[in-house]
Amino acid sequence: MTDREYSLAFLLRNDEILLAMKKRGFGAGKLNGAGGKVEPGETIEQAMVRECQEELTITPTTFHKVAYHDFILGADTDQPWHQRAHAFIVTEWEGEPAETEEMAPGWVKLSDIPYDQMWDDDIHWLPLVLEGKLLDTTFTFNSDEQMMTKAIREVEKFV
Ligand code: 6U4
Repeated sequence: MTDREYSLAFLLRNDEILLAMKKRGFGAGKLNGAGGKVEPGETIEQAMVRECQEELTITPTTFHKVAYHDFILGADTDQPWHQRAHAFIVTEWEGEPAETEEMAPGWVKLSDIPYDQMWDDDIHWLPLVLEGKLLDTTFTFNSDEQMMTKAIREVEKFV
């Protein structure tokens, strides 16, 4: 696998977050935000909006970046690769989230986020982001997609 940039978006409304079950591809079976590869010629923000359209049938209109993650996959092999994911919180959008071929979304109380159904790293950074922190992180994973190491740095802002 080659190193790529990805988007990752979580919708928030009142005391709820939208989590979606990834139905196919990388991370299938896990709950996550919407997101995917940034395509050539796209900005990160354009990719995030497009992925939300494709995966949730909504168009984000108000959002901010909350984290930059360096996910190192296959860190226990001789060919580790980086998925660099730019995470956003989306607070306003057009349309209603709906199930697509890629994702099955549902609203979940912020006090009741099922971290055991998400990527191992999420429990370490999503609560901080929901407190308003901006983060720069590095997580390594073994070939079974289990987290091996974590490093979380708070940043003042993203340029
Ligand atoms: P294609 O190949 O087009 O189906 P695409 O939709 O472009 O794929 P995909 O679905 O492979 O990309 O993107 C992976 C998504 O999973 C991105 O939003 C980043 C997210 N992701 C990957 N590792 C993660 C991790 N450890 N923790 C997390 N999200 C992760 O919270």
